Formats: sequence, structure tokens, C-alpha cells
Amino acid sequence: MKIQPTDVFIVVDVQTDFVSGSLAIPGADAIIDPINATAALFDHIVVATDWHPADHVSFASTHGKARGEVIDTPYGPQGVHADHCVQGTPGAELDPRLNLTRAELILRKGYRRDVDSYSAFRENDGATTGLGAYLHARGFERVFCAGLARYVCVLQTALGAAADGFESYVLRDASAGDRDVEENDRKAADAGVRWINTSDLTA
Ligand code: VGL
Ligand code: ZN
Repeated sequence: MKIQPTDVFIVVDVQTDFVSGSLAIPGADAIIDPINATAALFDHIVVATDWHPADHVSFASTHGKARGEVIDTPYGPQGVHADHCVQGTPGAELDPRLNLTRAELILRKGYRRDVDSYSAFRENDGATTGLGAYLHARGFERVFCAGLARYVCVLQTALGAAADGFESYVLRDASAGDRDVEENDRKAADAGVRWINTSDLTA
């Protein structure tokens, strides 16, 4: 599969807390090299980062709940996690081994105290982040998603891309973190999200 000038590579949440910190995802170390190699092939790269205030709605500590519980919010059920990717803290930094200096946009998400945002396209309450409009305005047609976690923020980003009218791919070997795989694979298939490996791409 040949990479086109209208393709964009989106690297999702490859931040210290998800690689080796409070929400470390098994297998995260193994995706750094594939991401760097893939980024070198693309003309256009976008980086998405989780960027939460200290008292964020997605933190168990905010509610005095245990990690993994689900709370009710005005936008529906929201799972709560260990504190992670707090704005301005070391855990929110991009993994230092990434070589994404050519990235054209760094998008922050999950910065509203009361709303989480798994997808880089849609916050969990359905509001747009503006990323789809930005990418359409720049003439992009296909979106290739990698990063952490594969079945949370990466897949939700790919689903958001599909919903916003892009041809949407997840790079399996440049992502890590499995969750509700069968159900999520079905959602991805229904939305037309395609799974490929980095070895399927050529410059
Ligand atoms: C993520 C849980 C909470 C992710 C973000 O990047 O997949 N997961 N915030
Ligand atoms: Zn988060």
C-alpha cells in the first residue's frame, strides 16, 4: 500500500504514563520503533495527547472510587482510572524515544474537567475536537492511527475518523493494549475501519 500526499499518520497518546507510568500498557515499549519507522514514511503527522486537569472526571481519585469502576456522567457511563497525563507533569510528556519532530499538529484532548475524550476526533460527550474539520480543510483523505491504547483511544480515534468521513486504518503492530476485543472488532468492522500492519505501507 503506497502512502499518498493526502494521507495523515496520527500517533495517539504515546505518553510516559501509558508507556511506563501510572497506566502502563503491556507491550507499549515494542511500538516505539514501528512508530518512528512509519513516521519517516509519511509527509504528514499529527500527534494526539491525553491532557487532563488534576481533578479530571476520568480519575478514580476525583470521586473516591476504585480504579476500573464506572461512574454516571451527563454524557453516559465513564470508566475511571488511576491519575494519568495530568497537564504539565512528566507523565504527560511524549515518550522521549519518539522521533516525531516533523509532526504538524499536536492536539490535546481530555482537557475539560467534566468530559473525557478517548477519540482525537470526538470527546466522550460527542462534541467535535475540531480535528476532522482541520484535516478536511487540509485535504487529507486517509487517516492511519497508531499508539496507545489500541482498543481504547486508538480505536476510538479511528472510529471518529471514519465518522468524520475519512478512510480509516489502525496500524496493529504500531499500537498496543487489548480490551473487549471481539466487541470492538465488530464495531470497527461495522464502521469500515481497516486493520493493517506497518509492513503493508511503502513510501
Ligand atoms: C486512554 C484510558 C484513559 C487511552 C486514555 O489512551 O487509551 N485510556 N485515558
Ligand atoms: Zn485519559
